[in-house]
Amino acid sequence: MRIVDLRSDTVTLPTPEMRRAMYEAELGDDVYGEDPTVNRLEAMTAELLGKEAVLFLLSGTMGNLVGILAQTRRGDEIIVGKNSHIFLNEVAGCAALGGVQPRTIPDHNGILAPEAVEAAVRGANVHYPRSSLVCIENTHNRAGGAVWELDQIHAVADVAHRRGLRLHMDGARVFNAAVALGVPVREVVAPVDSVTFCFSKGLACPVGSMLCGSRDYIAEARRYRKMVGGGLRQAGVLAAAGIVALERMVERLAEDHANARLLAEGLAALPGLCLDPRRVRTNIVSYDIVREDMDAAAFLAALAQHGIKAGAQGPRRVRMVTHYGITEDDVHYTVHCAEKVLRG
Ligand code: TLP
Repeated sequence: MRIVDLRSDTVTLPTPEMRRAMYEAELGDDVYGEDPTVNRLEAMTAELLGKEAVLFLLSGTMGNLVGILAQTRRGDEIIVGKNSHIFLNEVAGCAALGGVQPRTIPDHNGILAPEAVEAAVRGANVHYPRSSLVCIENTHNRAGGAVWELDQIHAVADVAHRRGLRLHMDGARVFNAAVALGVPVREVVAPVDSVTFCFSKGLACPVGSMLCGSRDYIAEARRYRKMVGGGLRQAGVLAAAGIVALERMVERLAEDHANARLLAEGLAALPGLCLDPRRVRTNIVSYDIVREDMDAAAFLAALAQHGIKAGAQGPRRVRMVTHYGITEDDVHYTVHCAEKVLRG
């Protein structure tokens, strides 16, 4: 049966060029700082993102965790969107392992309003936790891959910095944001103190994420990475794929965005689904089923009969993600099958 896997861009498989690069990678012990391939990837990334230093980690979750631990203390409070991945999907790592309390604020369409951030910053009071960090997510997963405009990032950074807080970006898909905005990624991350991004999503690597920031901050993060068991040895076998990704896989994200828009336009024309294709700017298409007689689970089960895999984000909410493994023809097939399912 034909399989179209739209569950996530994490299902992407490495390209043949990545596999070759991984096979041939020059290796050393990265805990000693001696893996030349890791060192090269970290240097390339620092240059590309315009940050002083970079750390290679196993996953986005590890990147966010280490990224938070290295700039907070136990008993601190961090300000996060209520639909953020850090709050919803990272096993409360910052609370469990860092003793850090997340304070959630509204994130309408994935964006934090500077006024809401400001209102959430604690004053000096012996009863209060210390507000130390604001976290934003770009692109925003649950908000259908929503992109922060540059001035929105600057506005939140201004508030955070004026009030003595730092700003972290969960940029798991920050290259999607840069491609959607048509600006260099360094402009997207310029206002933030720290940023995590993932190689294992649209960039199609098997494993790997990066945490970027100042030299002192990354030195501290390196200690926390070791603490959580993320000190890797011949990690160049993984980093080699990241080098190929930075060189070859960034620009092509535009294809995923075009496919997502095409998918959204096709689905929006079907009865029983509610979505606005104009809001689809990157590779995530999230929408609601608005029929009484069908929920997300039933819709997904019916699509699975045609080999189409997608995910649920709520009882009536479905998510489809385009990526390196999805062609324009897969999109047409998906819309065709969705129509069959919905029209019975
Ligand atoms: N997101 C995954 C699932 O966990 C939901 C997905 O399929 O989209 N930040 C953001 C914004 C993410 O979307 C994800 C992964 C992460 C962090 C965590 O990355 P990993 O999976 O590498 O730990």
